[in-house]
Amino acid sequence: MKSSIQNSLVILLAVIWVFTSQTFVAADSTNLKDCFNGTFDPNQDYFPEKITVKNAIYFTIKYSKNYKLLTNTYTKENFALYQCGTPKPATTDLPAGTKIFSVPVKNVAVLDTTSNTYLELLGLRSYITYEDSSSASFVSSPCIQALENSTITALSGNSTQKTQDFQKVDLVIGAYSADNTTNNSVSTSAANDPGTLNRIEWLKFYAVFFNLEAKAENLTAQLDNNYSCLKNLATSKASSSQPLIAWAAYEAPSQYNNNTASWAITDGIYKKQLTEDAGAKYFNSTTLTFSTSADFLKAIENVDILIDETYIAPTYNDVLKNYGISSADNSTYKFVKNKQVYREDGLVNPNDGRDWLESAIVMEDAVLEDVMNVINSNLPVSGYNRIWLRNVATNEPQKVSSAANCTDSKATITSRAVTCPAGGANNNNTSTSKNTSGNTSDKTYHFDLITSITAALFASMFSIMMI
Ligand SMILES: *[C@@H]1O[C@H](CO)[C@@H](O)[C@H](O)[C@H]1NC(C)=O
Ligand SMILES: *[C@@H]1O[C@H](CO)[C@@H](O)[C@H](O)[C@H]1NC(C)=O
Ligand SMILES: *[C@@H]1O[C@H](CO)[C@@H](O)[C@H](O)[C@H]1NC(C)=O
Ligand SMILES: *[C@@H]1O[C@H](CO)[C@@H](O)[C@H](O)[C@H]1NC(C)=O
Ligand SMILES: *[C@@H]1O[C@H](CO)[C@@H](O)[C@H](O)[C@H]1NC(C)=O
Ligand SMILES: *[C@@H]1O[C@H](CO)[C@@H](O)[C@H](O)[C@H]1NC(C)=O
Ligand SMILES: *[C@@H]1O[C@H](CO)[C@@H](O)[C@H](O)[C@H]1NC(C)=O
Ligand SMILES: *[C@@H]1O[C@H](CO)[C@@H](O)[C@H](O)[C@H]1NC(C)=O
Ligand SMILES: *[C@@H]1O[C@H](CO)[C@@H](O)[C@H](O)[C@H]1NC(C)=O
Ligand SMILES: *[C@@H]1O[C@H](CO)[C@@H](O)[C@H](O)[C@H]1NC(C)=O
Ligand SMILES: *[C@@H]1O[C@H](CO)[C@@H](O)[C@H](O)[C@H]1NC(C)=O
Ligand SMILES: CC(=O)N[C@H]1CO[C@H](CO)[C@@H](O)[C@@H]1O
Repeated sequence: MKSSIQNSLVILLAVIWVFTSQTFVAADSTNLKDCFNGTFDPNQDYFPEKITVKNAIYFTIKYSKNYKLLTNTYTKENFALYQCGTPKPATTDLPAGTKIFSVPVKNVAVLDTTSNTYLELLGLRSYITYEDSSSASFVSSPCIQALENSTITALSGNSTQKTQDFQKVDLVIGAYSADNTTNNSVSTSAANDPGTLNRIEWLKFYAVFFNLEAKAENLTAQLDNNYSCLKNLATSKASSSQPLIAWAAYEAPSQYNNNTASWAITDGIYKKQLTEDAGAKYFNSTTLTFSTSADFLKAIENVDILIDETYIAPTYNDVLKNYGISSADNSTYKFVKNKQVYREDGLVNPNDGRDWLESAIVMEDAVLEDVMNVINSNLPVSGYNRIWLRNVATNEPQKVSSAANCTDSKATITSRAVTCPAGGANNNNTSTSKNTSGNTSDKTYHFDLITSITAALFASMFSIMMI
C-alpha cells in the first residue's frame, strides 16, 4: 500500500515536472537566434523580447505571435518578419504590398553608408556581404573598408546584375533603396526622422530583422543616456551670453537649379536641438533661401558661429568665396573676425567619403560633444578632439579613415562619445529632444544623400568651371 502511494506520488511529481518544464520551454524568454525546430504552437509568443518605439516618428511595429509587422511610415512600406521555422503569415492578414521576410536574416546587402554604422553598433558587421558600388567607395568605417574585396563585395553597377545579386542575400537595406520589384529590399529613413533621439532609435528598426530586440533597446538607452548626460553638462556650463549659431549652405549654379545660385539657412529640427542642447542659440529666419549673397549676409550678420554645410568647399577661402565675403568684410562678421567657421568634413575616407553622413547619423551623443566643443573648448572634457566639425578658419586638418585604421574586423564598435564626465548627472530629461513634427523645411536639405552628393558634385563642378 505504502509503496503504491509513494509510486503514485512519484508519477504525479514526474507528470508535474514534465508539464511545467514543457511550459517553461514553450515560454522562452529570449528571441531565437536561429530557426524554430519544434512543433508550431499558434498560441506561443515567438518574440518574447520586443522593442517599443518611443522617439522615432517614421517607423512603427506591431507584434503578432509568430510575426512582426514593421512599417516605414515615411516611405509607407510594410514588412512582415516571421520567425523562421514557423508558418508564413497569410497575405490576407497583411496590408497590400507587404514584403515578407523569414527572420533572423543571415546576410545583408547595404545600399548606403549610413546603414553601416547601425549594423556595426549592433555587432552585425560580419553579416554584410554586399555594399552598393558607390557606398563601397565612400564608406569611412575602417573595418568595412578592410573587409572589402574579401567578405564584402561591391554590387555591380549593371542593374540587371545587381538585381540578380540581391537574390543572393536575405535582406537589401538602405535609405530610399526599396523598390517594389525587389522582394527583399527595405528602405530606411533614419536621416529623415527629425530629432536627435529619433535618429538614434532607428537602431531598433535594423535590429528586428535579426531578432536583436533586447540588444537594440539596451544600445538605444545607452546612447540616449549619453546624450542626456552630455546635455545636462552643457546646460550646467552654458554661459549667460550664449553664442548664436547658424547652419548654412551655398548652392552653386547647376542644371538642377536653372543655373541660379542661392544661399540658404539649412534649418532642421535636429540641428536646433544640437545647438540648444550644446548651450547655444539657434539662428533661424522666416526666409530660408536667398537669391543674393548680400541678402544672405545681411540676415546672418549677428551670427557668432557659422557651420557651413556646403558639400564641396575644402578650404576657408572656398567658403568665403561661396558666401561672397571679401577681405573688406573681415571685421563685419563676428564669425569671420573670431575665426568661427566650421565644416562637417573633419573625418573622411581616402575618397572624401564623409563620415558625417555615416556614423554621425546614429551617434548623436558624439555629435553633441562636437557641437559642445565648438561653443566651449573645455567641453565635454579638456583636450577633446572634435570628430566631424572642423574649423576651416583656423586651418584644422581633416582626419582620414582607411582600412589601415581597422585593428580588429571582428570587434563591435561603440559610440564615439567619450565618457560623460561628472557634472552631467543623468536626470533622464530627454523630453525636449523628442520631436514629433516631421513637417519642416529641413526636408529641402534632408535629401537622399546619394542624390545630394551627386548634385553637389555636379554643382561644384559647374561652379569650378565657371570660376
Ligand atoms: C534548429 O536546427 C538547426 C539544424 O539542426 C540548428 O542549426 C539550429 O540551431 C536549431 N535551432 C534552434 C533554435 O535550436
Ligand atoms: C548586365 O548584366 C547582365 C547579366 O549578367 C548581362 O547579360 C548584360 O550583358 C550586362 N549589361 C551590360 C551593359 O554590361
Ligand atoms: C511599383 O511602384 C510604382 C510606383 O509606385 C507603380 O507604378 C508600379 O505599378 C509598381 N510595380 C509593381 C510591380 O508593384
Ligand atoms: C524573393 O523571391 C525569390 C525568388 O522568387 C524567393 O526565393 C525569395 O524567398 C523571395 N524573398 C522574399 C523576402 O520574399
Ligand atoms: C546594457 O547591457 C549591459 C550588459 O550587457 C548592462 O550592464 C547595462 O546596464 C545595460 N544598459 C542599459 C541602459 O540598459
Ligand atoms: C527653370 O526655368 C524654366 C524656364 O526658364 C522654368 O519653367 C522653371 O520653372 C524654372 N525652374 C525653377 C526651379 O526655377
Ligand atoms: C525655422 O523657421 C522656419 C521658417 O519660419 C520654420 O518653418 C521652421 O519650423 C523653423 N525651424 C525650427 C527648427 O523651428
Ligand atoms: C580676410 O579675408 C580674406 C579673404 O577674403 C582672407 O584670406 C583673410 O585671411 C581674412 N583675414 C582675416 C583676419 O580673417
Ligand atoms: C589612421 O591611421 C593613420 C596611420 O596610422 C593615422 O595617421 C590616422 O590618423 C588614422 N586615422 C584616424 C581617423 O584615426
Ligand atoms: C555611450 O554609449 C556607449 C555605448 O555605445 C558606451 O560604451 C559609452 O560608455 C557611453 N558614453 C557615455 C558618455 O556614457
Ligand atoms: C531614469 O533612468 C533610470 C535608468 O536609466 C531608470 O531606472 C528610471 O526609471 C528613469 N526615470 C525616469 C523618471 O524615467
Ligand atoms: C568592395 C569591393 O569589391 N571593392 C573593390 C574590389 O576591387 C576592385 C578592383 O579590383 C574594385 O573595383 C572594387 O570596388
